[in-house]
Amino acid sequence: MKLLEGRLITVSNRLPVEIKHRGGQSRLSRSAGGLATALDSIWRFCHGIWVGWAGAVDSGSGEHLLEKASRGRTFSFKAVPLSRDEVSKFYSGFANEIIWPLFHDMPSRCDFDPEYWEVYQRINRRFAQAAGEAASGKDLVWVHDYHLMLMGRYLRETRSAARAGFFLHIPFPAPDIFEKLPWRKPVLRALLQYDVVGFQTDRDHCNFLSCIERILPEARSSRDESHTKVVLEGRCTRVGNFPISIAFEEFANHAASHDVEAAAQQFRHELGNKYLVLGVDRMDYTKGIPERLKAFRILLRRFPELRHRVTLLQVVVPSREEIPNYKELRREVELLVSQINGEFTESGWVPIHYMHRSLTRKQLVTYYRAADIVLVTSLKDGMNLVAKEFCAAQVDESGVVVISEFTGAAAELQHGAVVVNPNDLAGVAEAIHRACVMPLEEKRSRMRLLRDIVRTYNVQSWAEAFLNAVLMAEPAVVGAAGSSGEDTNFPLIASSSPQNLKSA
Ligand code: ADQ
Repeated sequence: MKLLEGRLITVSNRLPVEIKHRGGQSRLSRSAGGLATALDSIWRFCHGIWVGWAGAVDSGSGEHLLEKASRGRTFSFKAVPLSRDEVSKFYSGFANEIIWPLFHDMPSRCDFDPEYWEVYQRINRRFAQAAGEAASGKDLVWVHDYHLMLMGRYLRETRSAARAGFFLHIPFPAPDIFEKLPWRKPVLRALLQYDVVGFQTDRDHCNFLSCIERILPEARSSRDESHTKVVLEGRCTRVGNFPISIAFEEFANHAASHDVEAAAQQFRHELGNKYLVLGVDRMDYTKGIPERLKAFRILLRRFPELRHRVTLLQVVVPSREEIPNYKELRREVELLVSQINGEFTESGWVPIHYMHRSLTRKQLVTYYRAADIVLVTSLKDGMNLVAKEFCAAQVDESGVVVISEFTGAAAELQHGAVVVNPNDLAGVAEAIHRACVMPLEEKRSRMRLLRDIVRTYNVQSWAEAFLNAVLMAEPAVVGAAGSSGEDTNFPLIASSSPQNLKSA
């Protein structure tokens, strides 16, 4: 990857490290999160600052811990302080009780509390000030995700000359859903203050453009195959899709290691001669966990010959437990697991093994390696990295991916995976059955195709494509809206992404 001339200023709601206060003492731990892993490979090629919340509330202390944590790294940490009330209204409130459900097409779960909006604006301004103070004109600011959609606007107000790009990790909804947001105009206008706005898939990209067309008709846009230029009041924003991925080689090498192979064999031995179906998710209502369990129940009812021969290992990492919806979901999932196990368990066979905890990387890769089938049945998902991690870990190429058509990953993986509608419970049961009885040769040819895609379009190519896009964007100073200057040859990944190759 080309070295950046300036520094990379990464901004995300949370830092990849977390300060914890206990018994008058502060200590630092790594905070879980795919973004840190995703960016690891990028920090090897550049230096800079990571701006975000460090986890502890009302915390001015901990600076020395962050300084210590940045030793030996190519980047330092800059913490943005948040009070308990701000965390509750900005993070749990606006981000996770409005934007998260709305952008996942579940408006009935939204709580459009106007106070959340007030705090969301205030915190976005605070993040922008922190990034603006840190960034010089040569630097590149990369803002991540729905917590920080307004930052582009506030960053301009700090008069920072740095180029700024925004990447949305979750889906962007269609206009009928998005326009339910009482603050739809300021959100869209703020997004158009970034130089580049990136989405996971073409579907999100198109939805965004349709929303602009409907809600900001004064904006002018021109689209070619790979990107769109949107001009509003003289400012030009490039919009594209950049499907996020994983560090393929790292996962594959880890899965091929002696340690993991031995652990996977041991686990398979303990399980006996059974098909192992795996689910790995954050505890979130968008991931379709109850629906998956119900589909598994249908499988056991409709295909009694599979009883004793198939086991579902469902691993769920605790998530957002302070939000009431999430507590209810946990109860629903655990009730279903116990009902299904109560209905079918027999001597020597428990149909569902359920774990509610975070796994180490080695445990995770061991389960990926040991499993015959991964079940990804999200009701809606920006991408879904579990599907890609499973492919990378399938070094013997015999696993099958059953994936919801409503994940971003399905756009790339559809030709090798078995694609399902997660609301069609009987259809999901049929798909699991099909994956169980699929001839080995077919499994192998599908998995080879999937692994080629994930190997080629890995996390490094994702980050490079996004950063190149921001580097090449000319913070446009144009005259009249709509006359955005001549078309530059803008190398967004979309022109070479697997989605586009397929449609080519
Ligand atoms: P998430 O909704 O968190 O991310 P996902 O892409 O599936 O969803 O990533 C989850 C990550 O957590 C994976 O890397 C997985 O290995 C890990 N994980 C899950 N359960 C675990 C457990 N029990 N123990 C340890 N690790 C576990 C958001 C969007 C997604 C998008 C990503 C990245 O919602 O759609 O793919 O960002 O952009």
